[in-house]
Amino acid sequence: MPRVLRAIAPYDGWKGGGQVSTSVVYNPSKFELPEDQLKLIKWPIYFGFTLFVVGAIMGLEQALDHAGIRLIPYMPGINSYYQGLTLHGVINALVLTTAFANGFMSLTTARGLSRPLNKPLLQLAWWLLVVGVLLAAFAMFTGNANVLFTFYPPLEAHWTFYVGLALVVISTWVTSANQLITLSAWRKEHPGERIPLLAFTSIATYVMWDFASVGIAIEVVFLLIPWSFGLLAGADPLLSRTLFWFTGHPIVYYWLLPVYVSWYTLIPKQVGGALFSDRFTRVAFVMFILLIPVGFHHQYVDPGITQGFKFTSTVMTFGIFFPSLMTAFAVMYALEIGGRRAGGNGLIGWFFKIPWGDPSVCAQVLAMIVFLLGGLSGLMNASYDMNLIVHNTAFIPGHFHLTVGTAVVLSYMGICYWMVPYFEKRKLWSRKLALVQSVLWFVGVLIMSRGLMMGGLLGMPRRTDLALAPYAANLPEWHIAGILTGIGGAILFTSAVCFFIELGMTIFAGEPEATREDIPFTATVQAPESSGWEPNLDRLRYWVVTGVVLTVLVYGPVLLAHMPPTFVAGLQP
Ligand code: HAS
Ligand code: CU
Repeated sequence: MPRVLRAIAPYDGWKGGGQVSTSVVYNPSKFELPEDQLKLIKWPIYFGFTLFVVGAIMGLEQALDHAGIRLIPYMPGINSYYQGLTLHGVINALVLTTAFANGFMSLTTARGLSRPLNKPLLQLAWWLLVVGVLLAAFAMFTGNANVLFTFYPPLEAHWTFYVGLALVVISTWVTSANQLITLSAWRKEHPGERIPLLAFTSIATYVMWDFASVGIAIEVVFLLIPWSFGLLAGADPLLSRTLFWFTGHPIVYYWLLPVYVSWYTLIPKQVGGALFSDRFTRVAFVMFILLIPVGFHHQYVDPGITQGFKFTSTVMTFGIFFPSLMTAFAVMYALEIGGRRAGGNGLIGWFFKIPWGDPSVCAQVLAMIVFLLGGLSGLMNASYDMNLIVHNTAFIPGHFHLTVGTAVVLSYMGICYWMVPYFEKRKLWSRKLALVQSVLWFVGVLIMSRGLMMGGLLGMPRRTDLALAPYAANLPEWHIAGILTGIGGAILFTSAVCFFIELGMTIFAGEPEATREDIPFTATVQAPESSGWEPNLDRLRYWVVTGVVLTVLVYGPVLLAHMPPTFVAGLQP
């Protein structure tokens, strides 16, 4: 082998065997949650995917609209493009993600600590989610909340929309409280022990979110709800946008981190590999808690925020890029160990030896590959000058269908391919259909995002009913972009249909199994240390306090300079 290749492939031939030491769960031999708790974990996940049927239909409508085909007139109950887009964004980005995370992170916390959760809190989180979603859905379906998923004032929605979303956020806090109460009980019985990694990563995800969600909570409770009840004279658009984006950037990590939990702690086992380092993983999760205040990168063009703070946000956004780069390294290494153990050799031979025939692996590794592109486009968005070109263009949906739309959602689907059989004690209905579904999603999103990004660079706006825009016809260079978007979107929709069939058939017609196979958790090569600096990684409250200090430094001056709020009258779209 040439010298340079030898240098970058030092582990050629190393199978990672022998040294794998510590499991990521407290009791690796056996633990199963009681059936009544498992039900309260699976319902939110099924509920999220049921609503996703509507979200996916609205997605098809959006994508075809870019190609000049309008489905709105054929959709009963949907009166405008904005109503469809609101349903699409709220259901897919806010409801499916929350519902999935509440269920999945409860399961992984319980398995990590190998003890049951608090049942009344599980019930409370479930009912808050259901009531909240029904209220918001009422507002959206009746056309009283055509405000898109960012609900920027002065666009105004019916109070049921804001109250509904508030209840959904409270359900996430209840889920977090449940995790923390369970952790505290575990710690009492195991003083001085390190938190098992599966539980640590799951709890850190929600602790990050508890802190990040404060912005949107203040916006909704103190500004939007009183305004929608007529108690406030108007809304303050800049203050609302600033509070919204304080949460709106880290919310993307609230969507992503449950997937990172799977990529770090489950996928290595599923590919027959191992996670390299426990400490490295914890550092990555802690970084997400520290670097919360970067939301200004969504407001580069907003007036009222000085260049200095926008620049600070740019620098910190490049900082928050690092834990994802770390993840790319760690996960790729876990895949490599698995591929080499399976006989793969050379620089990339291992990649073809990972178990591609396992739909759960196939979906998630394809999601990772797409995320490489999603992450790159994020860096483009974050770069001030480039942002001025792509902001509010179709490039942005191009970016986020690669990230939340695929890295996250295709991974959720991959996780379902072991988790639904686990819940139901049934075999996956059809491996083949699940594999076809994953590949279709991968191909579909690459085509669709290519179209959106190309259009965006040519000035095609986002959030616009392009099929009705008279100027679009005079811009032939947009045509190919719109057609790619439409074709990609139609492939994604076909993939979603395959997923719904797979899910439904597995639940109702999958071959029953006598026992429940445990969830696929990995072991780590470098175990956690119980002395030295490392145990400090588990002291989440220190990291939260440091994050809060940083937040006050970045957001404090901007919010103070803006006071008192300036209220303007609302617009009902
Ligand atoms: Fe973003 C806008 C910057 C990540 C979602 N983003 C959005 C919006 C959404 C969204 C929904 O700075 C639109 C909001 C709206 O409606 O206006 N984003 C970033 C940056 C990152 C990033 C720097 N975004 C995400 C994630 C999302 C998401 C994650 C959802 C889950 N984004 C922006 C900016 C804007 C923005 C600006 C505003 C634009 C504007 O003007 O409006 C980074 O966190 C990305 C880091 C990611 C990586 C990739 C790591 C790769 C991994 C996979 C490894 C692969 C393996 C496979 C192992 C560094 C971990 C191996 C295979 C082989 C090939 C061998
Ligand atoms: Cu962001």
